[in-house]
Amino acid sequence: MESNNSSRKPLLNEANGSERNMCPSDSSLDGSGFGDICSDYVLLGNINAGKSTLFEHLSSGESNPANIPGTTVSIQCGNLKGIDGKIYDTPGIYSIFSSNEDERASRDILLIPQTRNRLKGLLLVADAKNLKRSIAIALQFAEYGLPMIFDINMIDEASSRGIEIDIEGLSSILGIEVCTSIAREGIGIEKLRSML
Ligand SMILES: Nc1nc2c(ncn2[C@@H]2O[C@H](COP(=O)(O)OP(=O)(O)O)[C@@H](O)[C@H]2O)c(=O)[nH]1
Ligand SMILES: [Mg+2]
Repeated sequence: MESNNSSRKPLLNEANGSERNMCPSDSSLDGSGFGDICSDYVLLGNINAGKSTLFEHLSSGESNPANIPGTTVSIQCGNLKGIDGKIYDTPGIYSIFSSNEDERASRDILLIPQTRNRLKGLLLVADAKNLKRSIAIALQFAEYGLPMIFDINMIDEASSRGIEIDIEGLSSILGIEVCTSIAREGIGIEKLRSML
C-alpha cells in the first residue's frame, strides 16, 4: 500500500473533523437528560474480528445488556477500565445496509438518543487477514459523522501468513488513527486505551 502520497484526500477525515454530529449542547431536545458528556465508545466490525475479546480487555467489572428498542439482541455495555465512560460490544456486521436483527442492533445503537448522545467515537475492529472488508465497513460508518479509531486486530495471524500492513499509510489514506493488536494475548491494548 502506498504511504507517501501527501496530497491524497483522507477518505474519512469528515468523521474526525469539526462537524461532528454528536454531543448536542442541549440534550433536552430528545429528553434523554444525559447532558453533553461524550465519553462512550462502540466496538464495531465483522464477526470474529476480536471485538468481544477487546471488550473484555477494555472494560472493567460487570457488563450489562443495553436495551435497544425493537430488538431482542443483546449488546453488552461495560465501564471503560481506567477511563470515565462506557464501551459497547456489538454483534458482527457485514454492511450497514444489512437487515438482519443483529446487524440492525449494531446500527441502531448509534441512533437512539440514550446512547448516541454520549458517544465519543467508534472503535472499528478489523481482522488483519481481511482488511478490505473492514475498510468497507469503516467507510460506511463514516456516514454517522462520529470520530473513529481503526484497530487492526489479529496481526499475529496476518504476519504468520506473510501479510504486511502499512499502518501509517492506511492512517493517512483514511484520515483516522490506526493501531494494531493481538487481543487474545492482550497486546496493543494499552496503546489503544491511550487513544480513547
Ligand atoms: N489469533 C488471534 N486470535 C484472536 C485475536 N483476538 C481474538 N481472537 C480469537 O478470535 C475468536 C473470535 O474473537 P471474538 O472476540 O469473539 O470476536 P467477535 O466476533 O468480533 O466478538 C476467539 O476465539 C478469540 O480468542 C488475535 O488477536 N489473534
Ligand atoms: Mg463478539
